[in-house]
Amino acid sequence: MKREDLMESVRSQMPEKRWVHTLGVMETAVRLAERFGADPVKADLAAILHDVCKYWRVDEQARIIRENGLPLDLLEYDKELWHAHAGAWLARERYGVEDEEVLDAIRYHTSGRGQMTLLDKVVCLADYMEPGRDFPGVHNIREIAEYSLEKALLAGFDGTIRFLLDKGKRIYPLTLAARNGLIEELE
Ligand code: DGI
Ligand code: FE
Ligand code: FE
Ligand code: FE
Repeated sequence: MKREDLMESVRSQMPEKRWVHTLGVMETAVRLAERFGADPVKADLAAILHDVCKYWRVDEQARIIRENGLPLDLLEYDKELWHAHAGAWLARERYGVEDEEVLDAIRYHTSGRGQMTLLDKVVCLADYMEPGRDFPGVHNIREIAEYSLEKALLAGFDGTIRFLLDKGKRIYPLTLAARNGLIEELE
């Protein structure tokens, strides 16, 4: 599918504000890819698709997970985690994306994972810090991202984990693996 058609298709599945977020993630992911040596074309493609089914009904997202052998343990954790895995599945099945690096970056953009690839990190961090984001700590993350991809992403995960703790929510194990992996890399 041509890039413009892909963008139009994604845009049609979400409210305008989420599309503006997607444009912000695209721009930020390409800039981070250039800064830290990832492939900007792959970063752009993963960013376009990363939230493709965020606004699908949650029972549809759950159905994709159940019927296609995606990790069933996701269904025991926050619904916010589901769109990333369902989105990666759609990227392959509906949009014909075959590049495993791009599919992984979509799949792990919410939870992260242990041993994140450069592209995983770029897309996940872009999602945290795109210009439309406004949460406590985002300025700090943007500043750190000027010089360290790993330190900035670690600050992002720390913030998310604190948020989940404060809300008394479960934490998906891959998020803890992501944080531990980043700390190990930074040692
Ligand atoms: O889809 P976006 O809103 O752009 O962002 P995202 O896909 O990174 O989703 C972030 C949300 O997911 C955030 O509000 C926290 C929530 N969440 C719930 N459980 C977990 C989780 N995030 C992580 N990293 N790990 C969890 O276990
Ligand atoms: Fe997302
Ligand atoms: Fe995220
Ligand atoms: Fe997003």
